[in-house]
Amino acid sequence: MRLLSFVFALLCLGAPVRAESGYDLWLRYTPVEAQYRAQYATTWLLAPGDSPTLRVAVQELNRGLAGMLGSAPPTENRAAMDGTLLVGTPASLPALDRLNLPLKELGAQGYLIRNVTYGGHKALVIAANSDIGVLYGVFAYLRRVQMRQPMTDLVSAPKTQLRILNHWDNLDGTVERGYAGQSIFNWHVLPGYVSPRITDYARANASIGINGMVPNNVNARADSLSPEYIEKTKALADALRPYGIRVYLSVRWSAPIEISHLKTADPLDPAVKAWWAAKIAEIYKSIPDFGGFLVKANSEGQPGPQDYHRNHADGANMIADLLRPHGGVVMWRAFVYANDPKIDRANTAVNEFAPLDGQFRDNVVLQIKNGPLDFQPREPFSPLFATMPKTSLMMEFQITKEYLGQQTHLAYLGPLFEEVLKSDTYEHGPGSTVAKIIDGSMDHHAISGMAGVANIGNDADWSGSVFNQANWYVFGRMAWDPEMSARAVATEWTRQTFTADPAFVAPVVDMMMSSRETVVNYMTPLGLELIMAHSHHMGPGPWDMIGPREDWKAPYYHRADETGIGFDRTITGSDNAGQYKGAAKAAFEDVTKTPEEYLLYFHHVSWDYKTRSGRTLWNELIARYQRGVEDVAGMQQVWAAQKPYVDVERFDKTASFLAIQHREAIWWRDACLAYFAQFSKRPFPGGYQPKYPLEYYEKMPMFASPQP
Ligand code: GCW
Repeated sequence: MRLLSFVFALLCLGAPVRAESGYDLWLRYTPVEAQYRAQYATTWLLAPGDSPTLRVAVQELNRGLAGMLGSAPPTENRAAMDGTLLVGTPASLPALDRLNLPLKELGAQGYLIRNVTYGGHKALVIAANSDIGVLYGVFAYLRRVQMRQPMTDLVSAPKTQLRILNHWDNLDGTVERGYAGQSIFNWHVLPGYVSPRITDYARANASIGINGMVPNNVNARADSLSPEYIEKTKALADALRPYGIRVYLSVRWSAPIEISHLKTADPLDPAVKAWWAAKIAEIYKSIPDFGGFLVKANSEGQPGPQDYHRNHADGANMIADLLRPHGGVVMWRAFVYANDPKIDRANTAVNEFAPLDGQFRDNVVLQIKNGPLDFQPREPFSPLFATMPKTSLMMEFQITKEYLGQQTHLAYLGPLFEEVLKSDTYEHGPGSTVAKIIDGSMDHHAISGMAGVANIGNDADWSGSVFNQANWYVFGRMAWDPEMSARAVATEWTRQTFTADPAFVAPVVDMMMSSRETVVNYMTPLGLELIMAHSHHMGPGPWDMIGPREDWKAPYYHRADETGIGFDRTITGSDNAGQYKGAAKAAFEDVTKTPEEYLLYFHHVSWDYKTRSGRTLWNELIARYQRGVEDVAGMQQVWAAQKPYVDVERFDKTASFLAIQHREAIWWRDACLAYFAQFSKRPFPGGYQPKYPLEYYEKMPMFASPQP
């Protein structure tokens, strides 16, 4: 025992030496330093109950406390004494009854942590109304120990119902828009073998409150609904269930044709309806708590009800009616754009969905991307959020950084999520924030929720880089509470993922907080959109003209010509501003009131347009691109100073990635400015010149960047 304590003391002394692959994410449970230990003194653990969820809650507590305090507290029955930790629900731990706890406030999934007197002694309670609430409470407790924070009283309940990861994982193991290796779902070996990684995935998700997942790509194959795949999915569901995570499936609308050779997939056809009824019954027989379906229909070539002259509500309602008796929901995606060059792509979702408001069943929820276009580094919020009060609406964020530098660039998405959630839609006057719409409180929606397109893969560190893990983390935390601050979450994550030492936390959190703006500056400043390279979206491509559709070409979005640059979405243009409400509409309509970060999104302005800095538009564009590059150099400096606090593995990988980011920020700046200069026909100020001629950038091979 003494030897153990000695080893433990040594571990505490030697700060960041242990090599870390990043596999442990934010659940590292490293030894608590001496100065913080007293506040977590736990003499014994009273946590009876034997449900699978309570069992994993106690396991996690033991694992966490053994790691952080050197030993797990004993659980054999003891007389009351100071430092008792009581964990459970009123059902599992009747002793809670006497403690007068405000359990009503917690709802079905919330928890509380409270300092109480138990049998005349000081004790700490982690309690909830349900087993899953207890598990969330345990993770909150461990989070605080990891952060070295005092164990003050706390009450927390999720503000949204559905907190769901969408995996765009294909059945062959590839991941659409995935930058962290192959899929973690190995369909080949399922159901015979469920990797322990799936349990670690479940732990990580439960630790941040995620309660649902869709394992297959929205560009779905019908195979996922075959009996063989239902058996595989059941094995996954069984492994995730103790952690409170329900499984949903993406479905392909034409599955009845592809699997059972029906002649049609028309939602109003009785044979089609019967097919879905049988399929749904078959799924629930294997997976009684199956969550429901996620549908991408009539979008980017996917089949859907419109193929049969039916609308989205016809399709969604048909399957919703069949799912209802089983308690399932339909998450119907609103990501659609018309194949008509005369219609602004940004207008399409409102055009197609707003007329259907009030027609969807109450177990249908529309899943709306945060912006009207497509997960850009910055877009205004989707006007659809303000347009469908009678329909449940949920958010779809992209955690994987398809358009924000993919694996390597450091971009913490907390500020992006926060900016969208705080945006005022003016749906019912000022204060109608997107957060209040998707948490259901504004319009009393039956279903509330947030989906995040996962950035998870088989890489050792799960997300391709250590800092990408923060985006998974912040998604979960903001799904739980859409009003949480991005900075608070970054601070939590940093303290758990690296160290609670303020000398490290302060500069690293600052760096994270400005990182997304930095990416905006060197990629798409001032409201530019979709000027990424064709199809893979890595690197610049403002010249991209490949493809059969106008709205797949970059010039459609930036509209640079000799008179100026930007997309006129005001009343004189596509009238997209007209889809907004109140002060948002007024601001977007008027170039002098539009926030400058959306300038070129809503307006086509001349190269000499005077921006708020006093510079001309052309010079401001250059200044922003420059600033983006300089700020990456600043991030490199901040990180270099953190070497003493971080293990070699994670330090070096991050440093190398920042060097790649710097090189590619220069590429973005030079390629875009070389391209736009041919329209602006204005000189570069201050002796700046892109290093290479435009043709060099245009011919860049895939996955290469300019030689420095
Ligand atoms: O952003 C685009 C992506 C596609 C994706 C699509 C969607 C799954 O480039 O890869 O397809 O959005 O959200 O459906």
